[in-house]
Amino acid sequence: MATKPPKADIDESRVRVTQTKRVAVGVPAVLHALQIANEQMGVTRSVQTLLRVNQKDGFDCPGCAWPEEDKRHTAEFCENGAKAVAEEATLRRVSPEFFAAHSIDELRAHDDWWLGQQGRLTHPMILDEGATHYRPISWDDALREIAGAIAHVADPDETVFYTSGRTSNEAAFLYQLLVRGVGTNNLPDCSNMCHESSGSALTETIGIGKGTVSIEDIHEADLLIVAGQNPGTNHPRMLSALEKAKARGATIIAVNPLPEAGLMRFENPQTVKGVAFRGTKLADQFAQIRLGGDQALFQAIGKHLLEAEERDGGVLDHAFIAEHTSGFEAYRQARADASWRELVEATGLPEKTLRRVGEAVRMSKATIVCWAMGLTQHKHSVPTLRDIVDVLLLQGNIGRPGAGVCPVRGHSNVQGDRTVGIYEKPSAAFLDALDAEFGFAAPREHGFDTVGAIRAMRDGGVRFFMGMGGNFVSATPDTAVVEAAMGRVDLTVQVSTKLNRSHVVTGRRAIILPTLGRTDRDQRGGREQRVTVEDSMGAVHASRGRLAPPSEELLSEVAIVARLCGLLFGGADAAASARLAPPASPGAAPEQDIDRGQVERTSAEEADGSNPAEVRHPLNVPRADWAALEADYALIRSHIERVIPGFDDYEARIDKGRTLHLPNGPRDARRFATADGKARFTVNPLEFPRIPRGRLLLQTLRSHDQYNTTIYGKDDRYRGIHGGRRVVLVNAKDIMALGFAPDEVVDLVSEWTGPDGRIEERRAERFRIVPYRTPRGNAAAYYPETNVLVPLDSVADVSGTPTSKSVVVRLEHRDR
Ligand SMILES: Nc1nc2c(c(=O)[nH]1)N[C@H]1C(S)=C(S)[C@@H](COP(=O)(O)OP(=O)(O)OC[C@H]3O[C@@H](n4cnc5c(=O)[nH]c(N)nc54)[C@H](O)[C@@H]3O)O[C@H]1N2
Ligand SMILES: Nc1nc2c(c(=O)[nH]1)N[C@H]1C(S)=C(S)[C@@H](COP(=O)(O)OP(=O)(O)OC[C@H]3O[C@@H](n4cnc5c(=O)[nH]c(N)nc54)[C@H](O)[C@@H]3O)O[C@H]1N2
Ligand SMILES: [Mo]
Repeated sequence: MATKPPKADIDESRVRVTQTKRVAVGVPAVLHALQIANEQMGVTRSVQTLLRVNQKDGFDCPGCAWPEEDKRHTAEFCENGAKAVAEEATLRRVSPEFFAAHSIDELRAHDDWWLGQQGRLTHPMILDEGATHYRPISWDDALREIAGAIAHVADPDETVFYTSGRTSNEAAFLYQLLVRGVGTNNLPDCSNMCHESSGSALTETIGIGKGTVSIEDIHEADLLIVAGQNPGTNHPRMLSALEKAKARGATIIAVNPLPEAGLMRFENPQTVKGVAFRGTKLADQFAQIRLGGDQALFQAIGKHLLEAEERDGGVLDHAFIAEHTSGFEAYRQARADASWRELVEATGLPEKTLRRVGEAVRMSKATIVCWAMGLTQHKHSVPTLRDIVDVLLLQGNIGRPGAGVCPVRGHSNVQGDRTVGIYEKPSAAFLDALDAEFGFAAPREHGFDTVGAIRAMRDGGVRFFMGMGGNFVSATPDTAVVEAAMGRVDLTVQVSTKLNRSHVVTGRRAIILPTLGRTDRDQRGGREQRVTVEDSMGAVHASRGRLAPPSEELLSEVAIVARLCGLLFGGADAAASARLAPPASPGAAPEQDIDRGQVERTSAEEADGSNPAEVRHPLNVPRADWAALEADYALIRSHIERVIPGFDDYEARIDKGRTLHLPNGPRDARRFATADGKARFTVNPLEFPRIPRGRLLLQTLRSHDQYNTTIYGKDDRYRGIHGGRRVVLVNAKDIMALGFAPDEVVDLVSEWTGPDGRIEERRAERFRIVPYRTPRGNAAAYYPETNVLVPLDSVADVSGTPTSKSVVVRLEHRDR
């Protein structure tokens, strides 16, 4: 069944291991990017496309959320940005003929790489209940099926609407409105698995769930700590910014269990120096920390600073602490009480090293801490991030040039999606503004996050699922549970650019809606539309695709959502909504079709004339001219401007090349929107993972050749792994001590103590052991192949993020 790894994925025998690289980027990276681009797009289209990436009149790179520098190079892209673009701008097509030729069972046997390689989706497709193949369906029929399914659930909370982070502000804003119009806040998104811990910790402590630095701050910093992040692969353009900071004398400290190439040394392909020499040495210090040891590291830094203050004075920013913070005294006491022995055990670093990092912080006049998934995907991620804030507050390192917190976001518009309302726990202020703008009452009760949605699906409480981008089945933890959960849903709908596992592991019925990507020209309402996105630093700018779309059949995400709104809430398309399709199998849940509570079909008269054939909450649906919004995205922006603070003069400010910087209280004015208006010092009991005897702690991470669940290829060049992904990186001493051999093929078995105290086991078969420089007791393997090992219930406190960076596993010999 689908829970088995696809056959083609069992490629550990072909893996070749070479030396790990000490230098990132440089000329080989550019050549590799061009090779992939040429394979997918041909030479002319490659050049045309790549020159438009991140240019002021071009499109925003769909790769990562790192901001553009103000002065742009002709080629403002990186190797992995080029791969992301090539993947989308590919000339390969997945057409109705493709679906006729391949059954669902056959597609399921392929791995994620093969599925993605087939190319762009070209037509709406439907999988009927019990069918072996998808068949084409018209847009009108597909959207009516979907609206019908939504309208016919007994309770709006039986619907779930997922979002991935590539969706534009315009599409995301309309989508959340659709969902709230339907009557639920079930808006899980990829953020729940990504930077939710950052949002939680920063909102609590500094009153905003975002970072507080700009790209100029990075350049001006005196000290940059890069913790739990692999920018050489996942945010390569960040390396240029680090290089610039370095040239101005900044110190860089890398905190990571792995010696990642990009953190060590960087060859900038855009400067002559990069080509001619060995590049810039980036990290001045490399703290090779144990998985999950970061909270201890930052507590150690805090302790060191407070001790130095006591001894010599002049370390703390007393004026800042007095004026802008609360809770300092309790924090000071807690650090005084902490024991170095425990801090050393948790980090795996000697006291001397911890103090050396602390000393660098003490000497710095402006410190920035950057982080990504290595810090957000642990059980104690939120307390860890609170402890980072504590350290920065001590020296007033928030709200002044060159200083602050810098959670480095993943998806290119994941931050923007949240800004415009993709959130299962919306604030009352946001909902009030939405209500006023659209003349309805949005639901107040919080909805499901990603893990909550999976639980509800697993337990049979969800009848409709829609994914606005992303790949829910492969990205989420506990693959076997998720696959079974999807199967219990009546209708699953995926709005997608490329084929992926969520199209072949589906509900009883499934619909694929192919859509435009960032690079595609979006011609609507007789003109070219642009969209907007927000980068990791709160800067919003326009993005306009230039390539001819892969098929005449594609609708933009905005158009898809606007038409669904029309069908469900009336408006220009109201006549059509009268013909909403009935549920496919009315027999399936007859009791739910009888008493529909307040959800009723009404006549034109009841809906005060404007909404004939209204479907649900007739008097309580958002009102707008949906067809007009589809024809002119500027109208959506004007709604956003009225609902969300900070978007004043939206249209004018995003006009050609201009950037709109969203307000950021802590950064702009040391204003903290917490209960008492102060930034909060917090006291967080020290936590770190304890690894049971004979076991390893596994982190699941990205290779150099993937974008989340999109696998570009099977190499991980910087780590010296070629030709396969089913590998597990283990310290050579652990391999010996545990009684295994390098290159041996093993099963990974995760062990998790369930709620009833019993140990649950999950298995991922056939991984080749690769000796690697990771701390003793720690191991690493790629996601998504290892998601099957991550228990659904193993989530971070407060944020609910799956603990993808700390999974207890044992290796098991296979019968050879
Ligand atoms: N090319 C490419 N770019 C991407 C993506 C992609 O898949 N491919 N994904 C995008 C997305 S959505 C995101 S969220 C980001 C992800 O960007 P990253 O967070 O860089 O991605 P990961 O591969 O998960 O890497 C985690 C890093 O943290 C380290 N780490 C793991 N656990 C710990 C720990 O306990 N402590 C410390 N100090 N370090 C730890 C790992 O060794 C690794 O270097 O990248 C975005 N950009
Ligand atoms: N074990 C483990 N699990 C993890 C992580 C981990 O580190 N370890 N990382 C987590 C993180 S940080 C994240 S962000 C999630 C990622 O989760 P997702 O965002 O759900 O996954 P992606 O792989 O980025 O989604 C790729 C799909 O998006 C579609 N797509 C691409 N561009 C567009 C577009 O413009 N519009 C639309 N509609 N569709 C598009 C394509 O069909 C493609 O197949 O995974 C999480 N899961
Ligand atoms: Mo992410």
